Amino acid sequence: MATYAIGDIQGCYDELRQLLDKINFKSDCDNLWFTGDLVNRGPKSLETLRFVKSLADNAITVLGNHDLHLLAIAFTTNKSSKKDTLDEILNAVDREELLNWLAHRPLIHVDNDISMVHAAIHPDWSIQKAESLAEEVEAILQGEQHINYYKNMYGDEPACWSDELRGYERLRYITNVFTRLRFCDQNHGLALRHKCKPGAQPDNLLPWFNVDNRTTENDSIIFGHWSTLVLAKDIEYKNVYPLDTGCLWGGYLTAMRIDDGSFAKTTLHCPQASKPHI
Ligand SMILES: [Mn+2]
Repeated sequence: MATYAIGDIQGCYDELRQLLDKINFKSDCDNLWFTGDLVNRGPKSLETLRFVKSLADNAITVLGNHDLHLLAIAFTTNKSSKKDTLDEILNAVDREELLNWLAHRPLIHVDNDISMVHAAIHPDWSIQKAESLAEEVEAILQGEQHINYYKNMYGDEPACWSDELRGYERLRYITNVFTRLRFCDQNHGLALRHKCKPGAQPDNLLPWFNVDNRTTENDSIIFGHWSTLVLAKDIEYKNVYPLDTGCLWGGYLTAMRIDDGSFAKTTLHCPQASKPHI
């Protein structure tokens, strides 16, 4: 029995199946963790969603920004953007089952000393605090207020955390950390506008995982979302494991073995001609 963590799929279903063949994945005994963003931008989001859902208890996936975007389009009057490739899911006969399953995925998964999120854990939050804040958003996603949440989900503000934040500002901040954060400023505020690879950002910004005295610096954290990290040089990854290696834009899809302590990676080259996705 093996457990592998796999980076963002974004509808690249064929590549996912090829990678699973490469690691000799057995659906009756092996487990998969997914860093979220199962859907959007790639060609086969519907197949990806159906497949991961079919793995039932053998798969764990956390929510990414594209997964939440799908739910927002499905449950509000928001329209898809030109780059979105979500129509197959929205028109599927099993749409309600798939969306309901997706809305019940967590924002963080913690298993002993390894945690997984889509984008980040705020540098001032412990794993325990992150779990507690994630539960606040998950309760809304799974409850009767979910439509109002989606209507208020988008936006980069507030930039700074306070335990006193309330309402949709609080929920938006928590959501932005788990699903969108790359860079923090000197006050540990969220610099969500900046999506470049590390090294190309303004001097006052740092990747969230390189902020001094990060509360979680001794915890192992698996994350996705930041596909251009693979292009960056001289980055220090202290106990953090970025797994979005740019499958969508011609990079790689990565699986990392996590049950045996090896953290050994298997990669599949995905030579599609496309711009780096951010
Ligand atoms: Mn993402």
